[in-house]
Amino acid sequence: MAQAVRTTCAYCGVGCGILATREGERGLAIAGDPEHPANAGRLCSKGTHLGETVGLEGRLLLPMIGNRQASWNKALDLVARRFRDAVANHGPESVAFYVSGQLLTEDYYVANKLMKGFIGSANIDTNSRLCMSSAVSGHLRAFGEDVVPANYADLDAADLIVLVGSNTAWCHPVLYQRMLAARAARGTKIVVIDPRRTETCAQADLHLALRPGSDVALMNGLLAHCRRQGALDEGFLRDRVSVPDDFWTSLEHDQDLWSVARACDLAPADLARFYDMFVAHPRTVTMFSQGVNQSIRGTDQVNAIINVHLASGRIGKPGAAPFSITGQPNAMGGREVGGLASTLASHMDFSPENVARVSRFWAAERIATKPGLKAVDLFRAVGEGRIKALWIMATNPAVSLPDAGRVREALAACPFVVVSDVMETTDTSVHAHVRLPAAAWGEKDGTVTNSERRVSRQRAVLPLPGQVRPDWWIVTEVARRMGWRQAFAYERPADIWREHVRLSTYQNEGARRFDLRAHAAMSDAAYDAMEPFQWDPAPFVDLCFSTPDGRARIVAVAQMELGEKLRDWPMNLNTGRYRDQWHTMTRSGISPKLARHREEPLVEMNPRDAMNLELIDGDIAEVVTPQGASMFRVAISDNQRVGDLFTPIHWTDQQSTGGRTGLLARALTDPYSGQPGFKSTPARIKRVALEWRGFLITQGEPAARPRCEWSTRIAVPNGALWELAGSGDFARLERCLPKGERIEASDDARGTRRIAVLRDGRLVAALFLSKSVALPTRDWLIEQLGLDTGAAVLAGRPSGHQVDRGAIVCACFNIGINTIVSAIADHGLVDVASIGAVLGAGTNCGSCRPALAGLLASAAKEVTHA
Ligand SMILES: Nc1nc2c(c(=O)[nH]1)N[C@H]1C(S)=C(S)[C@@H](COP(=O)(O)OP(=O)(O)OC[C@H]3O[C@@H](n4cnc5c(=O)[nH]c(N)nc54)[C@H](O)[C@@H]3O)O[C@H]1N2
Ligand SMILES: Nc1nc2c(c(=O)[nH]1)N[C@H]1C(S)=C(S)[C@@H](COP(=O)(O)OP(=O)(O)OC[C@H]3O[C@@H](n4cnc5c(=O)[nH]c(N)nc54)[C@H](O)[C@@H]3O)O[C@H]1N2
Ligand code: SF4
Ligand SMILES: [Mo]
Repeated sequence: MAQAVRTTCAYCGVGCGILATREGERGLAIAGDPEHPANAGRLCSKGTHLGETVGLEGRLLLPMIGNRQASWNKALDLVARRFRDAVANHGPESVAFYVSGQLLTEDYYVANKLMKGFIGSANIDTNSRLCMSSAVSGHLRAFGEDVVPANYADLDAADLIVLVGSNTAWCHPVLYQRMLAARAARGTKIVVIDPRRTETCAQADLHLALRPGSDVALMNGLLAHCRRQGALDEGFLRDRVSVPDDFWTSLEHDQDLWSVARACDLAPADLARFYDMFVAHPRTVTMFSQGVNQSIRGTDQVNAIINVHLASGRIGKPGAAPFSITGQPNAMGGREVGGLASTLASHMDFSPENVARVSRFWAAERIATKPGLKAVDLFRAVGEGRIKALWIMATNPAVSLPDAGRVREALAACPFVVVSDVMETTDTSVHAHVRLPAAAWGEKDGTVTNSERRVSRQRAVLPLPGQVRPDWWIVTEVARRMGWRQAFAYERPADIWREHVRLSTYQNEGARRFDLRAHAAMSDAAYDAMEPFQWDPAPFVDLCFSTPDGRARIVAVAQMELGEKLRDWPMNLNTGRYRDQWHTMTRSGISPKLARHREEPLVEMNPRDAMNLELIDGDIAEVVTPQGASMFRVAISDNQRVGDLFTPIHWTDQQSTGGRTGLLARALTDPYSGQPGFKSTPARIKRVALEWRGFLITQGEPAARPRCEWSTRIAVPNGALWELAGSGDFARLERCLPKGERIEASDDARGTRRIAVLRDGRLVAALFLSKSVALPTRDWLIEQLGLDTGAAVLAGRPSGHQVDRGAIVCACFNIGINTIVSAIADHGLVDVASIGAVLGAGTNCGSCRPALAGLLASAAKEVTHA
């Protein structure tokens, strides 16, 4: 058997170590790396199923100019020439790169060096602008440097973990499991602050479903409470923190429990419980994520959290820290190289000394001297025709930027768009003049930095397919063709790494904490063998901050006005993630196992709103905002506050006619960070009346893409499942069926039609449509694909009794909600472990354990009510 290669997960910022073993041509067996400090062998559902996503289906394997294949030489020459021409004719500000926290540090470093150092513009921004730029701004204001002052080990040592705007159980599952382990071992308290009741709340001690956008009021109220209770660290405040004049007097205004509870729309007793818990447990970690960052007051929200930690001395000690958790695998690496338009390189900004220093180091003659355009402004500039050449790498802005309809128009109008991606077709790459095939996870080599500043190697396990090349190579080749051969003489990622290390140490006499001195003389062999390491294992334990006077800074922040609801837009649209999908689904969407957790894009809403709007569960509804409109399937649940809608960010033109959350979000941004307020957009929702429902299951892809009002696709083993709904005649959908022997059953009175297509007696496709009666569950039919089924398949279910297992909860063992609920009732199960013993659910990756806990809790509630 092949040797396991130690690498790092492709997905989130937890940065789990993985052992990947090659199986056959393109297969990978995946296991958690027990020696990696980030996960000690654990993986979540996404990491566990990485092996299902490394096939070649949908991959871009050759450079393309328009719709024609081209040689690398031609494609690279063209890119270099168009960028050079644009700079020559319109100046360096007329070109831009839009990059990603999913690039490796080495890729990122060369892209940043090319744009800022040599093209001479800082118009390189990253999708991290949409992700944690408010945390960066908050850190800069409070600490003088963008340093995350926490380690995962703090979660083990804390007595209280406060999760603000973080659905940790779904988005950072391995850390969530770590918190639950700490809780089991030592009774750590967990508090969740989120307007939605997420699965993260299932095992929390307290959930505060605050009014969206009221986090500053909640945190300022907490700070005032700590002061009243004598819970401030007066010595630390006096010696190590700068506090603005009048801070305390202005803070006390309106900060009694009742006023704060009213501002946050919380029960005063719940708020008091949280405040008392906070005072009682000095070892507190406050972990925050997009519910805090993705707000038009994101930076203030970050500082409101940090203020509380500074004032109570909960920083620089084990188990006590404000902890901004990062989303993407290399969000942190991007911050280190300076991938944001607002930073220069290596934790240096655009001060004249830093510009001179970096320019010397790079021997760059026309280095950028001021910040460039931030993502939202950058695409606005594209739309206004100010950007003549744009290069997008490893991100899908036509889906993920706010007001994505405008972004699509801007891309369509831009004179020259280059897209480097691993996939052939994305909503963004359809606008590209040149598409460059990038090496994917499993094929590329380099480093990533996780949320606790731990640098790990991603290592290649698979050979480069077709003509794909790593991103660093592509950028380097373009830079050389633009005339900077000397400055881009890299032959391998290790060459770039060494230069990155040298820049971090260059004239750095302790001014920047980001300093990789200890890793300076790394040979190629040492780079290959690099063990995960933290570049600063204990930031701020010396209580010395990166400000000129070494003091941290409390920043006065006030709760923004939360205006009255607008008449035409009475709802608030909140957006975010599902447990088993990654962003725009280009990779996680390939895995049939991951697809079943949520098969369609849902709009979740409170039963009271649904009643008022005459919507029922399973309806199709259109969510409308001033920016755009898109359809979703309605899911009614009291996990949502009245007046709030929640939609997922994952669905694109590639899978679906609906679910286009990016078209809906507004492009308002935080004034300091430029991060968009994705978590809140005024909206309304209305029912879409459709006459029929159906589904199509095919081996491979259908003969034609199903065209009807609602059609959404997910991957199934060796094929696809399309959920369909529409009005009028559904005969046109038969065009989607492949050739073969057809057997059919129709019932005109009931408006049903069922068609199976067989080849050599084996099922290759099934189309079921109905105007009235319920459709059979899809699972059995999916399992029949490729089998010798005969006409009985038209029944849509096995003879004998049929069990509908319901939506998949456990992705590893394909166990549905109905199966679990009956097992809880039939066997009288009371804990997650006994569900595992009976069904196996939750015993592999553990990502579904919060969901199992939730099902147990609702079963227990039903028993007491009965
Ligand atoms: N499964 C999965 N995991 C992922 C990703 C993925 O695509 N899929 N992406 C990764 C990336 S890049 C990121 S950035 C992270 C994001 O990780 P998270 O930030 O945990 O995820 P989100 O679902 O975007 O949003 C978090 C929560 O913020 C809440 N929220 C909304 N408004 C407010 C508010 O006003 N106040 C408060 N306190 N909370 C609010 C939302 O209800 C939501 O539950 O996940 C990473 N992990
Ligand atoms: N409404 C709303 N919008 C949001 C958010 C939200 O919560 N709400 N969250 C925002 C956040 S936090 C984030 S991080 C963004 C994420 O949004 P995006 O970055 O747009 O999403 P991805 O699907 O991760 O896009 C990555 C692209 O890179 C490609 N790719 C993968 N690996 C490689 C590689 O090695 N090289 C190259 N060249 N390409 C590669 C993938 O195929 C894919 O097309 O979305 C943001 N948008
Ligand atoms: S928590 Fe899951 S997605 Fe995140 S790095 Fe670990 S295995 Fe990958
Ligand atoms: Mo993100």
